[in-house]
Amino acid sequence: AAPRTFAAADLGATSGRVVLGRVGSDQLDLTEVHRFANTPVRLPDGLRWDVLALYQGILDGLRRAARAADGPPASIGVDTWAVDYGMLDADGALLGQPFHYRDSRTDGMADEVHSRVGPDELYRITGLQHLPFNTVFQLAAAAGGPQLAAARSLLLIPDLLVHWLTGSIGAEETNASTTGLFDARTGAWSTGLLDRLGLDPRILPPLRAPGDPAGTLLPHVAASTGLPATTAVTTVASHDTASAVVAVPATAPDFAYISCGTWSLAGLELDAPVLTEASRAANFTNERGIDGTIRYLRNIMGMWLLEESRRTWEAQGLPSALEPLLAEAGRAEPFVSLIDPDAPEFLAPGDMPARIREFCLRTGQVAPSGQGALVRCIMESLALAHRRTLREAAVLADREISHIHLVGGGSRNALLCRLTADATGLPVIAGPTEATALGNVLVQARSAGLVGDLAAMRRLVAGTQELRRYTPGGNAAAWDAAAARIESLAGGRAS
Ligand code: LRH
Repeated sequence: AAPRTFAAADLGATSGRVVLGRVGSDQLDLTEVHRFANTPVRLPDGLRWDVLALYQGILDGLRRAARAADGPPASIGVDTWAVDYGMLDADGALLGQPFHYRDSRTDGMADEVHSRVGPDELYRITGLQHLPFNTVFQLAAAAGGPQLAAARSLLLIPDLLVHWLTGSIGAEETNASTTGLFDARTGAWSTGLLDRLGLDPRILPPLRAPGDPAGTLLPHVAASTGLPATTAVTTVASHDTASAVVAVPATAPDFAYISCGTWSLAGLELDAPVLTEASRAANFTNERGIDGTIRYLRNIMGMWLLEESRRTWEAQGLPSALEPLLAEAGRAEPFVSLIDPDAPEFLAPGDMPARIREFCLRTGQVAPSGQGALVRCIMESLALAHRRTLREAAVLADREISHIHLVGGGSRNALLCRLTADATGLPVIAGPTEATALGNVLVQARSAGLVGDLAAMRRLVAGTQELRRYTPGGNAAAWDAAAARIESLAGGRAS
């Protein structure tokens, strides 16, 4: 078949973009046509996403896509981060700006939910790792309030954006699986759970799967973008991490992946969820992937630690450019200070360098003495968290791992890739950087009949995208010692 073009609207925690993907039998090229900032806004009642600005950014991107040299896209797909949502009232109006998952209104809400459904039972149903911001805990914070009472539908962010583009209402299943309201075994909303939590099951839209049609553009969207009103919007793996995992360039079965951006999502692709008590205790998640696969992984506080540090330094008038900081970190003395990247105090926006120094002092270590040392501390600690997570995943899922695919923006960070190979003792294949947008485009291309199954999509990525290989260095003993040290840090977790 002749190559065709698809548009991916791909929104991350700090920026969004519209990307055109050209797909043919041995072709997969991306062109970014528009990039825009994603700047959360703090209102008196909490931290919000500026979802109208994000939607506007998508429209601006589609306007450029309409004038692309290869002709307008055959279809459009939307992916974003997980768990967050907007609610519509009976008139279809948006009820308030969606909350940011880093907002503190979920503090204490897990206890509220657990008093109705215990954490062990919740895990056996949803298979979801405990993160304070899971949708179920956000809804506990909204319970009893006027907006939830007025809500007729709850739409996860990509579903909301697709609704504004097309008028259609649906819940895409890879993202639905991150809510804590979804049954990991059956792949359906857990209505029993909703009942027990006092939530009206009717606010959850019917599920749709990646590849399903989501509609065509509303007339005013077509008019304002210059795209034909017949342009299809296709359901993609709308959870960005699920799209990224689609585009992991794996050609052998025994791989692990790390989707590394604001978060590091490290884990395995499985056929069935692991819902054991050991898995719950280790806080692994069973999110849905494409074609009924399970993304068995753990969230690790990823480049957020570095990004938030850079933001702090910039505000303080200190150097904040990425490359020089990484170069300095590369030269810094190894294994001076280590942190648990997942300590709860690192979740909220704020002065990350100060929090990292406090963590080190509290745990009886020296605080990193300068910017290079602090970045070194972050990178080594992330590499150790990658190691710990993948080793635990292999045991809990009873699988061998022979190599790691590290995809996403973090794959550009050579220091992190090298440290991850060293820490894990496994080869790291880095790239593609644009895994999420590629996964978005590929699912659309598959629906259009241009590419075959998941294995074929991955072969196409492996054959067309630039990948770099990092072989573990010969310093295993030093990493073993560092791993033992971080495990043993007393008081490492703020209680
Ligand atoms: C990464 C991500 C991750 C979720 C988090 C909220 O962008 O989607 O998979 O846990 O954001």
